Amino acid sequence: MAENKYDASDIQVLEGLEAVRKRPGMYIGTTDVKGLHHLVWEIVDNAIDEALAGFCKHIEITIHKDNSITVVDDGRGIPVAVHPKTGISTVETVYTVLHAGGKFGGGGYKVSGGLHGVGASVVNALSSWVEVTVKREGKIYECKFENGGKTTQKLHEIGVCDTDTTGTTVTFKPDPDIFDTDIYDYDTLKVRTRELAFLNKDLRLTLTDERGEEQKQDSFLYEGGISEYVKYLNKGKTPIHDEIIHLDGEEAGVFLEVAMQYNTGYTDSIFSFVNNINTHDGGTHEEGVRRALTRIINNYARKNNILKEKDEALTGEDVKEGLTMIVSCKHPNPQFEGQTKGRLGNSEVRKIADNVFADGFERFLMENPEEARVIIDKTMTAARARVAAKRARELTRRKSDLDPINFGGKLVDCKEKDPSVCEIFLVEGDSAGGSAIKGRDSMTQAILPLKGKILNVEKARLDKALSNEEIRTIITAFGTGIGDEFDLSKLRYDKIIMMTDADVDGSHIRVLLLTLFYRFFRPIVEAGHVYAAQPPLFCIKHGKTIKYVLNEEERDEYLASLNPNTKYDIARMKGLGEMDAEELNETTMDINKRILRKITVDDLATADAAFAKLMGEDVGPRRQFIEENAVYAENLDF
Ligand code: 1YM
Repeated sequence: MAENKYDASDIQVLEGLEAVRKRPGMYIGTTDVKGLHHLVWEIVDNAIDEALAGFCKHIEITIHKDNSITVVDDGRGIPVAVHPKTGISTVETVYTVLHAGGKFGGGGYKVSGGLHGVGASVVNALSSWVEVTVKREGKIYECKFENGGKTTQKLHEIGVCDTDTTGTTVTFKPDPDIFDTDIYDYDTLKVRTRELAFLNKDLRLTLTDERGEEQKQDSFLYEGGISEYVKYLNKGKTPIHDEIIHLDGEEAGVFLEVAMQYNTGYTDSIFSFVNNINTHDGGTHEEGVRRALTRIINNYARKNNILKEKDEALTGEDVKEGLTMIVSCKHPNPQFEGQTKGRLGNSEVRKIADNVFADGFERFLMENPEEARVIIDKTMTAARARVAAKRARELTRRKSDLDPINFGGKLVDCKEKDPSVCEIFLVEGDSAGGSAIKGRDSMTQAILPLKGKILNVEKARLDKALSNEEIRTIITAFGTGIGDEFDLSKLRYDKIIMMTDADVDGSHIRVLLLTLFYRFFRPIVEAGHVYAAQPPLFCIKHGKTIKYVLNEEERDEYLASLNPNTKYDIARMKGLGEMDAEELNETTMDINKRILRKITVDDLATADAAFAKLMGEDVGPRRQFIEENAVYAENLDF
């Protein structure tokens, strides 16, 4: 039987863990589903560290039916010997002493770690129970904790195994007294699991969900690491050179790895990471790489006389057009800055990243003159377009200054000026636009009828997009500006509502609009301002009652709910254009009756890939995207 005696040092340990329970937010940010997921990543991080040290090849994460989590790795196993400082086993030390983690291991290049990097003891403090099993040197050991980290079974031997079988298994159940939810989101965990596989090449990560009737499982292993990440992000886009440029290097203990590929598109997808953590707001590693990219391209273009003496230098904007890039930095002591800690602050990294990138990229250009030429040409065209776009943008600005309310007679604005109560309907077709204008609440509802199809901005560069009148009107109507001038606080409407028919054409227009939002107005989508109106498909009349329903399913449900003797009349609704003002108001616009679907973009990287895929000629995938990204929300106005 394991020994269970408390002494003074145990009490100190418990006080440490108690502090975590008192203020979980300090350690894991939040106690919602994000915090719940955070626990998983804290344990996985320890396994990733073991992989980075070169000892672990496979990490398995399992969500069990009782909402406990198991993480298994095949690394060396957490050391079992008595720790000289604590007098208890190292395993127990790691799980009970706050801020233990790698400090107890000695040596070792610890680089992974969550936002707060506080490790296993925090997970233990916030769990109802934890079990740790270690296989090491032919023996199997186990220890158990309950009730926020109280040791119930000290580390003891429970069996034997092959000497070459090693690893750590941790199972924990988050404490329901701490967390608001115990429901993990499989897709969120999956996105991060895949990302970790991209960022740690040759490491297999397997995610299993045992909760449903049927077990779900996804397993990821990428031999090419971040090169395969670039390939994944460029799916559906057309690369302008075959080979993905991949370079890495180390300086002063800082390791930098970059993969990149240009495509025929006009927007960039640059994602950077430090110790596997996404640095949303960039930082010194990204700055160093961008600076070197601009310099090396300019040098190469000048040296080869592609960029003539009289020509202006290419800018950072020019060289990132159509660029998909992953920057991954491993740093022994990263300083994360900013409100969301999404920016690397270490100033020495700028120069290191610059050097490493410049070396590798310059070599690539030298050794691949054909690719170099294609890339330089692309950036030169971007520079020309930048100049043209500047002119076009000035045009948009001037026009709005002159005529701020009624843009070329198209936008029918609302009277109210407080954006928090205003809405704009982007309406498919002039005829539906006409009914919408008559049927609207003119205080708060603005109408912008759209003629025909919106220009596909995925396929057009900024200057061309800006020369399109429809798009210019939308930009001016929103009031936020675009590009460098974008300012969300200037948005003139709280809701932007796409009102299109429930048919394939309507769905096509919605995707084109979404693409426009995604490319030019991403923060508007992120802030939850974009909606799709849902015009009904059927109208059921019985007696004096008129009921509109959205689809066949709702129709059948409603009919089944009627008294079997009701003599009823059912009509398939006409397109938006055929509804009169009253019908349109009644079914689609009245804030008390309508149903809106909110458009969300949860995972930018995945959405970006999806957007590119959508731009093919197939309508099928486009529709599917709309369905997947439009979270059904009933009567959002209540
Ligand atoms: C499922 C979670 O924690 N794996 C894991 C953790 C450690 C080691 C191996 C390890 C590290 C070192 C030496 C070292 C940890 N050890 C410690 C400490 N998986 C999981 N696998 N030997 C084994 O860093 O030198 C902390 S984590 F502190 F004990 F060394």
